[in-house]
Amino acid sequence: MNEVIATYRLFDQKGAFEKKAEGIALGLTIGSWTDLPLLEQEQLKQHKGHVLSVQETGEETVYGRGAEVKIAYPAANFSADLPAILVTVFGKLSLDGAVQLVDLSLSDDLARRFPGPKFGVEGIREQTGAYGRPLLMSIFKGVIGRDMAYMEEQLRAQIAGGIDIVKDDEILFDNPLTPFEERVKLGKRVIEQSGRKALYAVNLSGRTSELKEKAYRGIELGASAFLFNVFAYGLDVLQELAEDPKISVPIMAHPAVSGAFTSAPYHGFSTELMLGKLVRMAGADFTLFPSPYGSVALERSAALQTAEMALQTSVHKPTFPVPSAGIHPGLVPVLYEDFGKDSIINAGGGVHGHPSGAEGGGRAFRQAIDAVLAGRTLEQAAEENEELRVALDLWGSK
Ligand code: 1AE
Repeated sequence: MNEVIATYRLFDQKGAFEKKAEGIALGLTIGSWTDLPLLEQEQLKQHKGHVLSVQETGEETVYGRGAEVKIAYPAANFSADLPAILVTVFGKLSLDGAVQLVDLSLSDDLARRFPGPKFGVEGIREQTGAYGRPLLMSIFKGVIGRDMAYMEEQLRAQIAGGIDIVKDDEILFDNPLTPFEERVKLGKRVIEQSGRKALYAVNLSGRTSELKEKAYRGIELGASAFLFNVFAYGLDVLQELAEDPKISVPIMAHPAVSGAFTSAPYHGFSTELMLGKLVRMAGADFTLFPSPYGSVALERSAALQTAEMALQTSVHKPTFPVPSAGIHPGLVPVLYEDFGKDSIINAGGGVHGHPSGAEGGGRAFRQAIDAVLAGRTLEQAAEENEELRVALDLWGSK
């Protein structure tokens, strides 16, 4: 069936969930807050939303009892784009009390109208030459107010430390000291000189109307990937970039601003829907999200479900999950246990804060990854790996 099924968490003091669900199914489709005399017309019925299930969850909250409700919305009601779908299933409803949109399920026909990642997990492995292990990513840090020479030093150290992908900090925008074009050229030159297969994700920033031209220019100059603050722009902007054949490099979705939509316990979107399923549909090759144990921690179940939605079988290629924030080498075993081989270990402070600098930080991470893959403890590996030992002394392990 060509439809979208929305799953909600509803909360109600009286527990009148059936009535509430019917009200949503009608109100978001053919109905209104008051009786409409012509509502019964036959041609309107095919546009009505249908309540598929209502199940109490047993939750007792400040907003009353909780229930999970599924409602199907006919595809005839909306155009095949995320703005139309999101307004249909959660438009005014998102403003109407304690209700959370947990999941969206699209028929395959409809899902195929969205691009999904151009490269996905396998494509990124080919581009980095990294197989059989989680990839290692790091982030330029402390670059604001510094010049290209400083960036070059940081980039060389990160690449020499064995890092597969280096990304801009999401807060680094176009500026006179480190302009977009110069950063792209630097990335290309340093990576080529290293002889390694690595990627540099430059922050594609600026006004929405200028993004495509900027991306084309970046690609002309040798950009190998783009970082994109998708939640500051909107998912449809990501989709516009991802489905453009001339934007022939991977796109990395950064979660900045997403917490404003996802972090409330009884309102907004679920994290896994936004950062797992929807960014993948819209075309992100990587999705960054807070890990459960770093400096900006996400609840473990939400982080795991985000990774699952990024990777699960679908009509689209899988998106690389990147659990991030406050990551250091001592967390590699737990990251590997939770997120497995098809994930990316991403660290800014945990690379640059290493007493031997970013090169030592990179090495410490690679030593930790090798140890975990070999079934050894970090403490065992640290006996013969100095950089790892120093990192564990500084940050400990989990
Ligand atoms: C959740 C995104 C993490 C990110 O972009 C970032 O800059 C992390 O930095 P560190 O690793 O916490 O220093």
